[in-house]
Amino acid sequence: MLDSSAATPAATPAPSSAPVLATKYQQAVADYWNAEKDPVNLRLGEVDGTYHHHYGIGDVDRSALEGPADNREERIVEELHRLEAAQADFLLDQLGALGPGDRILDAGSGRGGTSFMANARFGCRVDGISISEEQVKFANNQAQQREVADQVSFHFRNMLDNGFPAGTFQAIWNNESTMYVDLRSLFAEHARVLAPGGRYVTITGCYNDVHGRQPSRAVSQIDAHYICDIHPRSEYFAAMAANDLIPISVVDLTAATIPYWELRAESAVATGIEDAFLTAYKEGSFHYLMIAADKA
Ligand code: GPP
Ligand code: MG
Repeated sequence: MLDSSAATPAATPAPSSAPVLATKYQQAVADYWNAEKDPVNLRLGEVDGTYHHHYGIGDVDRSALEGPADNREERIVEELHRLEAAQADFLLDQLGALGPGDRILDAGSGRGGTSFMANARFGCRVDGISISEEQVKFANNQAQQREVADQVSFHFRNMLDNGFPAGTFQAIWNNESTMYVDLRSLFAEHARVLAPGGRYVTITGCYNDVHGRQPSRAVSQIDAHYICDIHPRSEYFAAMAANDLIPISVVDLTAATIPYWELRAESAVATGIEDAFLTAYKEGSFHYLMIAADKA
C-alpha cells in the first residue's frame, strides 16, 4: 500500500480548525478592540509611528508640564509616549540574548509596537497574535510601511490555541494581555510552543492577595473598563509552576508606573480610568509586575 506520509517531510501542522473566537466573552473582547480608536493610543502612536497598548514607566520630564502653554498638550503626549516606549524596552531587556536566527511570539500584539521594537533590536522574525481583526490589519499595514513584512507578521489567532508547532519560539511575551485569559490554559499553550530553555516574559497588572483574596473596588473598576479579569499575584506563579515555567526574575514596577498615570490624569487624552489605577496602586491592592521565566 502506498504510504505517502513516509516520503513527506514533517509538515507544519495547519492551525487548529477551531474558531478563533471560541466564546461569547472572547467575541465581546474582540468587539471592544475592533472598535477602539482612542486618542490616548492613536495620538501617542502618531508621535513616531509606533503604536502601543500598554502603559509607561519611569520618571516624568517635568519640562513637558512647565514649558510654554501653546504646545503643552503636544509635549505631554510625547512624554507619555516616551514612557510607554521605555516600558517596552524594559520588557525586551528581559528576553535574554536573541539573534537573527531566533523566532519570538508577541501574544496579544495590539497595533504591533512591541513587536516592531523587538525586530529592530534583535533582527529576528516576530509573530504577533490578536483576536482583534482590526488590530491585526493595522499592525500588518504597519509592517508593510516599515518594509519589515518578511520579518514581522500578525495573525488573527487566539493565544490559547495559537496554531504554531511545538517548540517554535525562543521567547514569548504578553505585554498587558494576560488579564483576558485563564492563566493555566495560557501557560500550557506557551509551554507547548516554547523551545526548551526558552524565555517567557510578562508585564501585567495583578491584584494583591495580601490586601484581600478578592479584587478591590478600584481593581474591579479597571476590570469593568476593559472587560477583563485581573488575576491575583499568586495565580501567576501557581500557573507557571504547573506548566514548567520557572521564574528567574520578578520586578515590581508599581512605583515606576505611578508618574505615568499622574501625568496621564492631567492630560487631554485621559480616558477616565486614571483615578482607579492611581487609587489601586497607592492603596496597595494592585501591582504592576514584570515576571520572567524559563521553560524547563
Ligand atoms: C491595554 O492598554 C490595556 C489593557 C490590555 C487593559 C488592562 C491592563 C492592565 C495592566 C490591567 P491600552 O493602551 O489599550 O489602554 P488605554 O486605552 O487605557 O491606553
Ligand atoms: Mg494606551
